[in-house]
Amino acid sequence: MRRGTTLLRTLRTERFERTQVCARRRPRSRVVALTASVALAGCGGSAHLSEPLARWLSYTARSKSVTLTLVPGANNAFNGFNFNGYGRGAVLVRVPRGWRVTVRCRNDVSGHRHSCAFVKGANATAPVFAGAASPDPQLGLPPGRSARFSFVATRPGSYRIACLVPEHELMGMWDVFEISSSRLPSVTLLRSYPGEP
Ligand SMILES: [Cu+2]
Repeated sequence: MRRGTTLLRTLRTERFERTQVCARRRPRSRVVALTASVALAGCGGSAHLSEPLARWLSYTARSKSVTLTLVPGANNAFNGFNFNGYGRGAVLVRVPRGWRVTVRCRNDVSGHRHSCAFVKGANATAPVFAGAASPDPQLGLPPGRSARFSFVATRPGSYRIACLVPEHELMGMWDVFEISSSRLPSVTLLRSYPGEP
């Protein structure tokens, strides 16, 4: 039964002068709090906790560049059809317009082929920006393989981060990507799915 709650927690991303990896600078208590919230976020029954949201991205404000790390099938949430343990639009990644987005797609946990792609909406089969997908995204990266790709967030709007291997997005393997007028990147947990695996 889906009983999506409203916004659970918004991560405040500090204003950095130089390159920072957000998670490393966070007080331990906040990481613990995030982990606790993750337990509500659709990974009940999973032996592996979802990746704390703060570890999804790092950025350099001065050069307007953000690096996003995506681990397909990071745990058993949504039967493994997740990124970093989150799926079905539970997480929003917001990036300011004009920033360069570099994505590390690390398929080093799941035993299946997966891809990382930025698409316009549900059921898209090609990336919405040139270069905004891991190689051959409908075939996917084999287990143990990683890919790195980069694109510029040129057009404001709401998009999806999805796996384009057939049926995977349908099974829940997508999150939300937004290009906005915000000043800095952020990662937000939009909702949880109590009772769902
Ligand atoms: Cu997949």
